[in-house]
Amino acid sequence: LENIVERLLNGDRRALARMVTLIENEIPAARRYLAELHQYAGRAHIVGVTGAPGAGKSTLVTHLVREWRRRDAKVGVVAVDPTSPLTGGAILGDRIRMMELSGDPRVFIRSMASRGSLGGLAASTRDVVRAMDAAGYNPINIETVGTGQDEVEVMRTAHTVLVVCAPGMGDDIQAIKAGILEIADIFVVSKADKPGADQTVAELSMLLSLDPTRRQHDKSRPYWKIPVLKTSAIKDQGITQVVDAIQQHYAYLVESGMLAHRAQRQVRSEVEALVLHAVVNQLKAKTSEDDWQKLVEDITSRERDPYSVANELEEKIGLRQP
Ligand SMILES: Nc1nc2c(ncn2[C@@H]2O[C@H](COP(=O)(O)OP(=O)(O)OP(=O)(O)O)[C@@H](O)[C@H]2O)c(=O)[nH]1
Ligand SMILES: [Mg+2]
Repeated sequence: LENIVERLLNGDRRALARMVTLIENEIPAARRYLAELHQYAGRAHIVGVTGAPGAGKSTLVTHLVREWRRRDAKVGVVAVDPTSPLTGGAILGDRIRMMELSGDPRVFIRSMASRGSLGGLAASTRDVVRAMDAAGYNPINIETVGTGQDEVEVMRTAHTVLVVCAPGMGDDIQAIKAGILEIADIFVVSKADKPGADQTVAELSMLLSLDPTRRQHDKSRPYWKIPVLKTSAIKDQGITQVVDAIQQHYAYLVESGMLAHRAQRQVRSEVEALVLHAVVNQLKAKTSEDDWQKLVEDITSRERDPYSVANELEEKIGLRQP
């Protein structure tokens, strides 16, 4: 770990890989290194790619990376693996497909597992992105399957969120209605070489036009109209348009002041989460499993109430005067 920060800043890929492992395994020293790296981060455009399992996210990311390389960028990719047996096989497939990119010294790819992350998936993803950012990768792509609270949280750490929908997946649209819609900045209808792509584009456009908050806007101020774009990986179509849209969205974020606004919001929630994490750890350290069980039983049997128990625990960790 000698000079890991310095080596990482000088573009040493092994130092970066090591740092990611430290973050994933929650090695306490990681926090100290990340603190040093913070001042060098903040330059990267963070692009989230989400969508249902099998929608074509990894294939799209692979093509986007190629296009960015043509534009001479140094690109980072974080694939967040949901540790589900359902997608286990697909992840292996991704790795093989993305492998062709990983031979390129200006592409850095890492998979992250969601298991065992005390600070939460979003926190460790943010830390990995911070390390890549400090190492000069820009843009940085994050891929997740768009289901579950954790993953929506991960997407909130991105500046620009792409939602990928394959044609003929009516369920996708349902999922989008349920939650992803509000975080989408760009829709991508993948597999446009398959039948039904135009219908999916029409359905999504319809959905967007129905959302009143997106129709009313002050024309004198910068405004982002969510595009619905079609891509085909097989025919290598639509990729440059997606990269253009991503860059236009970034320009919009800068012009409108949204980038600064989001960054501030992020910082607040990050610091709050760090403090909360520390408090929860203290609580765990000072309360044995047996103690917990006893407290839980006392509360469920109505012998005690949750408020007085909380007061007592707060005293125990010094948050409250006896
Ligand atoms: N016909 C066609 N097939 C595609 C296209 N893009 C991806 N696929 C296929 O769709 C399947 C899923 O693609 P992935 O890129 O792995 O999808 P994903 O969304 O990353 O999947 P998970 O990570 O498992 O959720 C693969 O068999 C791809 O070959 C495309 O543009 N056209
Ligand atoms: Mg994938």
